[in-house]
Parts: sequence; C-alpha cells; structure tokens
Amino acid sequence: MANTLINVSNRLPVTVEGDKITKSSGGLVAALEGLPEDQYKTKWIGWPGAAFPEEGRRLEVARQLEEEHGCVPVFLSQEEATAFYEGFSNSSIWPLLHYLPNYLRYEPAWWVHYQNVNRIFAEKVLENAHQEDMVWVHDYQLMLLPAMLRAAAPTLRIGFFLHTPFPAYEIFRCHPRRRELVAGMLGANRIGFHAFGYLRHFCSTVQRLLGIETDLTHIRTEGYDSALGVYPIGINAPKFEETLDSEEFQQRREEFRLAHENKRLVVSVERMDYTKGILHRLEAIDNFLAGSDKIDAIRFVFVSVPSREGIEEYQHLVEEVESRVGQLNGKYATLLNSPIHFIHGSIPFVDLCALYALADIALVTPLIDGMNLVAKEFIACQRENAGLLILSEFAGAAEELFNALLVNPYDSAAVAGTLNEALALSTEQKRNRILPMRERVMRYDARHWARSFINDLMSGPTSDPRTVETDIREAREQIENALATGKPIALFLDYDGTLREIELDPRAATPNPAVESLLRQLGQQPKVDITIISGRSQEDLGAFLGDHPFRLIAEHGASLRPPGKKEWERLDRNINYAWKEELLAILRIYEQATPGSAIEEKHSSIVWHYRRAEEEFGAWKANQLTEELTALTANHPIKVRHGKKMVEVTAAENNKGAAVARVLDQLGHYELALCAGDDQTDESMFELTRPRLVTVKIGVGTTQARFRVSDPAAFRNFLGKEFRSCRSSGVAE
Ligand code: GDG
Repeated sequence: MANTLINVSNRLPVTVEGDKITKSSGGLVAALEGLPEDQYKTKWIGWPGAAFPEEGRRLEVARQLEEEHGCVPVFLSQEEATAFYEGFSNSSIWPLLHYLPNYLRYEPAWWVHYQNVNRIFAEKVLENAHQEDMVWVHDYQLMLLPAMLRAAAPTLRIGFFLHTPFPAYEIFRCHPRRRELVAGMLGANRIGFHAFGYLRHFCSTVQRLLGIETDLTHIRTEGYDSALGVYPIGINAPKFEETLDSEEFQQRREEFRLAHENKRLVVSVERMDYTKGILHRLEAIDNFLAGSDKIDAIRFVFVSVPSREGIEEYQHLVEEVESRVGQLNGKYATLLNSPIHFIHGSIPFVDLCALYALADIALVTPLIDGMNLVAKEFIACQRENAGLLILSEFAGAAEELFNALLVNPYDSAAVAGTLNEALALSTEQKRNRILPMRERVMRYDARHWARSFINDLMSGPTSDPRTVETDIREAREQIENALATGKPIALFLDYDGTLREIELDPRAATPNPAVESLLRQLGQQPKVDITIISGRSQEDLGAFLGDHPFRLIAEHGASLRPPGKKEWERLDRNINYAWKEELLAILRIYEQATPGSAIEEKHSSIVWHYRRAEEEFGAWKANQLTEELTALTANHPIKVRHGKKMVEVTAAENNKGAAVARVLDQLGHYELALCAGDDQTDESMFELTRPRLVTVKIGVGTTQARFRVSDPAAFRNFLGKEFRSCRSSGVAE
C-alpha cells in the first residue's frame, strides 16, 4: 500500500479562473509529479489563490479540485489572506529572510492572522492525514505548522523545507516573533535547506534564541528530534527536454531570432521583487553602456513577472524600475536600437525556453536568493548554443553552478566588466563552461531533490510515543513480577534530570513537593533498597535528601553514605587527584574569558559551567576547553566530559557503573535492579552486564538503556504507580 505524501504549501499548484482550473507547472509540482506512483500517492493542501466568499461556490471548487487535481483547498477570507500573506509572510518574514531589516514591517494583528491561518492549515492536514502518511510543509508562510501538527499528532512524519535563505542570527533576531517562528519549525522530523550556510545560520539561531545546542545534523528538543539536511532544488528537466524537442519551440526561437537579428541577447527573468537586484542590475547596464561603442549590437531583455502587487514596497519598485528603464533607453537609444526590452508580465513557458535558448548571456544578479531556478533553467536550454551565465554569488545556485561567471551584484562596475569579459569569450571557452553545468542541472533535477528529501524523511526515526509506552509496559511487568516474589529489589536513581527537573541554577533544584512525596512513598517500601546516585557533591545530596532512609552516592561514585547513617565513606581512597590543581588553572582561564561561566570544585572532580554564558559563545568555548583538556589528559586515567552546559573533569575510576556494581555485590541476592538516569554519566550503569537489570533513560538522546520515558514527571509517575504504598507487603495487586 502506497504511502500518501501530503504536500502543504501556501498556494495550491493550480489557477482557478471562472469555472476553469488549470495546473501550474512550477518546480515543486514537477518535483512531486516525478515521484514513483507505486510508492507515493500525492495530495496537495493549500490556498487556491482567491477568496470564495460564497459557501456553495466553495463546495463546488473543493469538489473539482479534489476530483480533478488531487488538491484540498484551504479557503481564506480576503482579510485573512491579506494579513497572513501580504502582511506577515511577505512584509514581515520575507524581508528578514533576505537580509533586509529595513523593509521589515510588523503589525500585531498580522501575527494573530498568521497563527490563525497556520491553525486552519493544521486542521485541514489533520482531517486528511492518516497515521502512515507523510506531511511535507513548504516555506516561510507555514513556519508554525510543523509544531502545531506535532502537538496534535505526535506520531505523524513531518518534513519542512525552507525555499528561501535562512539569515544570520543578527538579522533574524530583529523579528518580534523570532522564537515562536523557529520553535514552530522544530516540530518537523526533518528540516531541509537549499544550502549549508542557511542550515548553519538556523542552528546558530536556535541555539541563541532557544538555548538548544546542535551538532548541525540534529536538533533535540524536549522529547523530539529534528534532523537537518541540505537539498538544493532542481528544475523539471524532462519538461525542458520535451519542450526543446517540440516544433513550437523551434518556431518561436526562429521568430525571436529574426526579431533580434544581429544583436547579442542578454536575458534576465524574475518575479518583480526587490531581492532580485533589478535596480542594481540597471545600474550595471548603465555602466556597461556608457563604455560601449557597440550599443546597436546588444539588447537586454527583462521579463519581470508582476508579484505581490498589493504591497507598497513592490509598487514602489515597479515605479522605480519602469522609470529607470525609460531613462536608460532614452539615454542610450539609437535609431537602430533601444537597448533594454522590458516586459512587465509573464510569458508562456515555450517562449521562455526559446528566449533562454537564443540568449548569449543570462544576467542573473539577485541581491540574495534561496536558490534561483532561472539560472538552472537557462543552462537547461543551452542544448545547442553555448550561452554564458553571469550569476550573483549571493544566489544559492552559485554554490552548485561552478562554471558560471560569479559577480557581486552590488558592484555595478564589476558586473559591467564581467559583461564585457563574457562577450569576448570564444565559443569553445563558453562551451567548456556550460556543458559540465548542464550535465549537473539535468541530472540533479527536481525529482532528485524531492526523492532525496522524502527518502531521508522516511528513513529517519519518527517521534513515536507509542514505542515508549510499549517499552515501559514491559518494564512494568518485570517490576510487578519481581515485587510478587517478595524478594529484594534495588533502585539506583539519578537525581537531576531524572527525579527532578533541571533548573538554570543547580542550587534551585531542591526536591519540590512532587519529588518529596514520591521519595516518602518509596521510603516506605521494606523490600526495596534505594540508592540515589548523582554527580552532585556530598553536601548537596545531604542537604537535599539527607532525611530519607536511602543510600546516597555522590560525585559519580567517589563517596557513599549508607542508609540511615550520617557519615560518608570515600570509595576513591586509592585515587590520586594531584592533577586537579594543574587543570584548575586552565579552567580559570576559561572562566575569565567567558562571562557568565563559573567553576565548581568537588572532591573528585572539577566542573566548568556555562549555563549563564551567551549561548553560542559558551558552547564554542566549551568545545575548545574539552579539546584542550582531552589532549592534555590523553595518557592519564582522567575523564573529560562535555555534558549539559558544562565540562567536567573526573578521575576515570570514578563512575556510576562501578559504584552500582559494588553495591549490588554487597547486597547479595536481589530479584531485580532498576537503574535510571538522563545523561551521559548514567550510561556506565546502563552498560552493566548484571542479570535482572532494568535500565531506564529519561529524555532524548542515544542510550544503552532498554526503556525510555520522556521527562522527570513521566518517570515520577511511573515509579509512583509501581511502588504504591499498598504494595509495601511486597505482594502485587
Ligand atoms: C523561490 C525562492 C527558489 C518567471 N517568469 C516567468 C516564469 N518564471 C518562473 C521561472 C522560475 C520561477 O518562475 C522563478 O523561480 P526562482 O527560483 O528564480 O525564484 P522565486 O520565485 O523567488 O522562488 C528561490 C525557489 O523558490 C524554489 O525553491 O529557487 O530562491 O525565492 O521557474 O521560470 N515562468 C513562465 N513565464 C514567465 O514569464 N512560464
């Protein structure tokens, strides 16, 4: 049975005109049409592009879209569409994603609509999605959708792809809703970008806004894991090949050739958008024409598709571009030529191909662009001719199109210079440039892009809480069977992050009423031997838990306080800590250089905490420190560990696993031993090869433990149920 791929984008890939609905043919449609049908059925959810206020008409359009095009419409009122699309999406997020904070406008009402519309989309997706389906959410208009879906359907497989750049944190932080937006994206199981630079900026932004450290491959949030990847989008290659083979194409190309006879053609195609660098390009053309003695022999063709015409900045842009084109044509026109041929409109696909094929040069100079498909489309159409691509180094495509002439679009003199250089190249030189790029563009096309994203999304793990539940039920059974025997059971429980939620300030993590009540309950179990085993100092453990009849193990096994006693025994008598002084001096250098960080000295270890340092700087310094300490201690029995917002140096002999083994040996027979913990230091317990061991990991991350629960509250709940006071007889209900 084929999975359904539910593709969610702001606009449906259709145009509704009167009673006629036609499918549009953008890259996304092509990409998804190319998926193997036996593997995936596709369904689209999106806005049909117009408000249909009348209920009857909505029903009719919905029926037609579903039956004829596999599309499910999300109807929006005019007000919703304007505030969500023109307002929040295109006047607020779009400029920031493209490094233009001066264009950022924000109105609180837009934010309300943006959330509402994302919610309407979420409802529509949930109505249509089944458990085994995949949902692929596209672009900046729907940044909140992944988290909304995740909250409502935790087991759904959700992908998110951003078609624009993701800017540096310094830019993104300008947005009044910056945190909510990135948190929304993190609901996805996989997040894709066109280029690695965007992914890197996203990670840095998440780290600095939400305090979550990432390794550039995954972002782990409470209970969930978003994988990250780079997937440069491609063009609909077969469609271009097919068009180039058509008679209509040959005909149109011939007509254009005659119309532009004896001219070198330079084409630029884009939506009329301020990110596309149109005004800067006109500046460069001015520069070029001013130095040219062959104005009659060159023609610049601009195809600028009207875009976002309701937005003021776009209206100004049209006015400015039109006036500048007029001015330049006035300045440079001769009796034989008007150098800029400007079309403010859209042309048919076959004409576009003919124009690309005929052009000597494509001048593609966005100020910034997620990818830029025009550059790739131009190359695709250079099957017989050898045209040249002049490409902005700020387009995502520049990373792939290695043989283009790259330019800085802000440097109009340099762009003019590159134009001259390009016009002087021989056919062979041009062919050597274009052919290898064409091979790449035709091979790594839109289908390849979609398949690689979807395959990765499918092969990654889902955040499936059912697995956790099933697992833990098995653990429950084992505990209940053990309790029924009436024989002793041993519990080894870590404290911070296991029994108690972590606090920004570790001193604040005292047992709260929920923890206290559980501990009292556990303390009443006669056949249950309880050890609290922690990295904390003796003093902390004594102060937090000293009144309970438990065994306490401090500093990862360095010292132990037997149940009911006040004195601590050192378990690390044979360990030499002479290294501490020397390494402390290094930690002090880091403490001084990293505002907000602090050193904690314990008997058996030293710890550098950076919880209060600037997020990214703290993590960066921590990596440096870990590296330096690891190199220094390589030949010594010393362990350096980069944990949660801290770097810890301990004697390698001290570890929780060894301490647990020691206690178990002393206890003699036990029917079952349960070890629970949340971080790396607890893994030594999970790795023990003792019989009848039940190991539980709290929270996300790789582990050797057999069972997992999501957080301390869930773990407390689990323990509370298993060790109810009425079981103190040791007999299961
Ligand atoms: C966003 C990102 C990213 C243009 N004029 C005509 C026409 N077009 C078609 C082109 C091309 C498409 O429009 C434009 O795509 P781009 O990729 O160049 O730019 P955006 O619209 O800004 O797209 C961008 C893209 O998403 C995909 O992820 O590359 O960075 O900003 O396909 O051919 N098509 C026809 N007539 C025209 O007059 N038929």
